[in-house]
Formats: sequence, structure tokens, C-alpha cells
Amino acid sequence: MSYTTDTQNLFAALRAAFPADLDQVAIDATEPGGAPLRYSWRDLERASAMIANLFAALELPPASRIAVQVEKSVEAVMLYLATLRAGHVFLPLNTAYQSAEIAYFIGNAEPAVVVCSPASFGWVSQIAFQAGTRHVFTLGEDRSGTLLERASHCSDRHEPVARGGDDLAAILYTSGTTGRSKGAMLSHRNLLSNARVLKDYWGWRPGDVLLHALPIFHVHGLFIALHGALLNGSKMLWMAKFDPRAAIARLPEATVFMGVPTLYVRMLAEPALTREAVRNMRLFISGSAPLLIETFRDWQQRTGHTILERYGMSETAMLTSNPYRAEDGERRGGTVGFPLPGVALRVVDDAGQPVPAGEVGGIQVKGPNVFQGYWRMPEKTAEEFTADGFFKTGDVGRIDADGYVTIVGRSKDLIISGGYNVYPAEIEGFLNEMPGVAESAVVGVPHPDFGEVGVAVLIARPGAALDGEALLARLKQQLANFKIPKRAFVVEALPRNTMGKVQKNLLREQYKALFA
Ligand code: MLC
Ligand code: AMP
Repeated sequence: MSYTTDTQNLFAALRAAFPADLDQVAIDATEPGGAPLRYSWRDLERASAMIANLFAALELPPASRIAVQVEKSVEAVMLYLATLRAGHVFLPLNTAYQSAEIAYFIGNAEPAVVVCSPASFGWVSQIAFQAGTRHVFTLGEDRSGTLLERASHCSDRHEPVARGGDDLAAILYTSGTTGRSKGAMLSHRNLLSNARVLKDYWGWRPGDVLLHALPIFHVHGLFIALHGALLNGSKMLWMAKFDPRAAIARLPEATVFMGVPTLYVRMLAEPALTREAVRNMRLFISGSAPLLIETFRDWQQRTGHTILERYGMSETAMLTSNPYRAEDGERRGGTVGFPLPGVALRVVDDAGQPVPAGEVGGIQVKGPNVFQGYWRMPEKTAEEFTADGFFKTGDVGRIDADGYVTIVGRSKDLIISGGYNVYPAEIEGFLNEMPGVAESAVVGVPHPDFGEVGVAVLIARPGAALDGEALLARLKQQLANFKIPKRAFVVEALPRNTMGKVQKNLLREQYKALFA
């Protein structure tokens, strides 16, 4: 958390990397079997200028939050770029979030503008207006909605607003191990420094083409993939939704792919994944969740490519990466590679003292990519940083003698399912409120597709008869679908230690073969 004052707007840096010929294709969003849908660099430049001018016409205060819950589209990218260029703060929201979740984010962030899909305008606008938001626009996946209508009347010339490196570019909400979600505040410098390091470390070069198949409301798809291509002036092949067959069909036109492990598992299940299909590929990158060594090896065997695994977080963007260049070392399966240039990473014991190489402990990090703190939670922010400025990741791992970092677990009670984070405490809170439920415990168990999924273990109140599946159906009306445990069991008692704490490790052990 340093406070120097350069004037580095992330948009301006990305814009400077656009090719000289703005009429080249920047994003090819043609759907399989659909009419061609291509956007030039000029389209990105003009549309982001028009939306930025719309924000100017609304006379928003500087650094207003722009909260966005829309389906993935190129226009949503334009909205993101417009927000940066106008000096406001982008707040992306997973499309799976339901009304209680959205109400919390809007109430907490107090956005000046909310953009939602046309279909959810009714309930989202009600929440937003109640929370004091002045402007609610809609943006459909098919270029429909009031945002583009209003922006179409604005000028397509716009000078990016000067920003200091520490000014906020985005707030990403991450759930908490206790209580409510926290908004991780990322500055222009946090994001730009990370993008520049990755451009070099992953060897981005002229002619690269990125197959973009991830959602754009989290770090991986929004920052790592998007900034990577934009900062290299590289074309993107755009998939609104990941489909393994369609992705494989587009691989021959691509050179770079980024995915969570589930995407690799699903592509491996397709016979069309062959060496021929990946003949033009330069690099496959995996992250957001542990990549199983079997997936790493199967991919190597089937395609001849060694997946490069890296590790990051919403609070920090990317922290470590396996090497790209052979001279920097091998890509070692089961590890997340080396700390990126500029990132200090240490492994500490419970007392906060660094442990010797090879020993397991808590992972702490420091670097220009590490966030500015949690939105309006100074105490929480202070708790998560050490006195010497390291951020406590909540991940548990070790550094081998030759410098490779391995993640072995988490000290935070967190399930990572298909690359999405699910916090048991949040799910348990909702389950415990349901009629007839005395208490609950949610644990993560191995799953062949999602890597890990939640299982709910429930205790009934005296005299109540619980139907686990009915409770899950009810939960689905309250929470994002990926957070819903895949199974529920009603039991007599939860295992506890002598302190009375639920022994989740025993529950994980008991249910570990459920989806084997
Ligand atoms: C969907 N479902 C999930 C799920 N995704 N359940 C658990 N975990 C998930 N990730 C639910 C659906 O709601 C549905 O339930 C059922 O599972 C089957 O859905 P599906 O059709 O198979 O899912 P699909 O739409 O294909 O989505 C799967 C997916 C998606 C893997 C493509 O989850 C995805 O895009 N994941 C990527 C997440 C990501 O980008 N993470 C990066 C975070 S950044 P029902 O009951 O409705 O039928 C980060 C930092 C870093 O972590 O280091 O990068
Ligand atoms: P998020 O809060 O959604 O950004 O998720 C960040 C968390 O994802 C990290 O703290 C890790 O626990 C996990 N994570 C990210 N990349 C990897 C990886 N390659 N291997 C294991 N865990 C990972």
C-alpha cells in the first residue's frame, strides 16, 4: 500500500498497445454455425469512448462505482474499458447471483450506476433505486438495452481521465470465511503491473491469438486473459459460454488458451482433442483451482503440450507461475511454479516466522500487484496484512529447495468448485435459518468434473423431519447456483472435538467417495 502519484490510467496503457491499423479484427465473436460477428480495434476505441461520454453526461462523481451484472459479451468489455477510461471503478458481478446477494453488493458498494441484463431490470432496479443508485441501464447479450441506446447519442471521441497508480480501477467481491463478502480494491497500478509482468513472463508475441472461453466477472477471464490479449494487441476468439466441442473446433485458429481445470477435464473427454487440433497452439495455461496431476499428464500425452499452471487471487491477481521458457526451468505438474518477478512470497509458521525450504506453512505475499485493502473494512484489511506489509493469502503451501511453490491446502474454510469459490460459512448461515434445521456443516469433497463440490450435513430440530433435497431446492432460490451443495444428508450428530468445534476433516473423509 504505497502512495506515489504517477498518472497511469490502465485503459490508456491498453489503448497504447492497440495495433496501428485499427481496422484489424480485435475480437471474433462468431458463434458456431452463426453469422460472422467481428469487432475491430476501432470498434473498441469508439464504443468505449461513447460509453465514457455517457458517464460524463451523467455528471458522476469521480471514482464512482459502476456495478455490472450482465451476460458475457463484447459490449460488456466495452463497458469495462469505458469505466477505466472515464476514471470510474468497475464492479463485476457473477450472473448467477440472486437478489439477496445483489442487494448486499449494491448496498455495500453504493454504485452510482448499475448495469444489468434486460430480463432482470425489474428486480435489480428495485434493489438499486432503494439503495440510492441514480442510474440503472440494461445490456443484453445481443447488443440490446438502454446502455447502448443512450451511448449511441454520445461523441465517439474521449480523452482518458488521468489516474494515479493507486487510484481504484475495480472492486472484486470475494466471500468471507466469516460473515459477509468483502470488496477487494484493485488499483490501476495493481492491474497494469501484473499485466506487464505476465506479458513478458508468458512470452506474448506478435501474431498470438487468444481463445477466450472464461466468464468476465472474475480475475481470470476479466484481467488475466483480457489484459493479456489487449496489452499485446492480440486478436481474441470469443466464446460467450464455454463448450468443449466448440472450443476444440476453434483451437486451430488460436495460439493461447486459459482455463480453470474443469475446462481441461471437459475437453479431454472429447475425442476431437488431438495433436492436429492443437497444431498452432503455443501455450495452455491453467489456474484458479488445483490442476490434478492426472489432468496435467493426460493433457501432455494427448496433445503433446505441457500445461503451464499458475496461482493467483482476487486480492492479488497473479502471484506465481510455472516457467514459459525452457531455460527458466521445467513446468512441473502439481506445483504453481515460481513467484513472478516483483512478487515476494514467503511461507510462515503459526507464529509468522518463515519456515525452512520444503516445510509447509501459510503463504504470505507482497508486491505491486497486491490490492489496496477491502472496501470500507479497514479493520478486516489490517487483520489480513502483517506489520511488514505482507498479505496473508489463507493458502497453505511450501517452497521447494529449487524454488517451486506447491499449494497443499487452505487455512480458510473454502471450497473451490469449477474455479468458483464457495464459502461454507455463507451456505451454513442460510441453511441454519431454514425451518426445522438445528445446525449444518458444509464440506468440500472431490468431484471428477468440478474438482471439488459442496456437501451439506444437517441436524434436525427435535421433532422436525428434514428433507435435505427440498432444502437444497429452497436454497437455490436464495443463492447463486454454483454455491448449492450437490447433496444433503440428515444425520443425528456432527463430529466435534473437545472444544466443541465441528471436525470438518472427519466429514470430508466420510463423504470423500461420494462422486468417485
Ligand atoms: C455451474 N454449476 C456449478 C459450477 N458451474 N456447480 C459447481 N461449481 C461450478 N463451477 C452448476 C450449474 O448451476 C448446474 O446446476 C450444474 O452445476 C451443471 O452446470 P453445467 O452446465 O455443467 O455448468 P456450466 O454452465 O457448463 O459451467 C461450468 C463451468 C463454469 C466450469 C464452465 O463453472 C465456469 O465457467 N467456471 C469458471 C470459473 C472462473 O472463471 N473462475 C475464475 C475465478 S478467478 P443446476 O442445478 O442449475 O443444473 C480466481 C483467481 C485465479 O479464482 O487464480 O484465477
Ligand atoms: P479467488 O478468491 O476467487 O480469487 O480465488 C483465489 C484462490 O484460488 C486462491 O487463494 C487459491 O486458494 C485458489 N487458487 C488459484 N489458483 C490456484 C492454483 N493454481 N492451484 C491451487 N489453488 C489455486
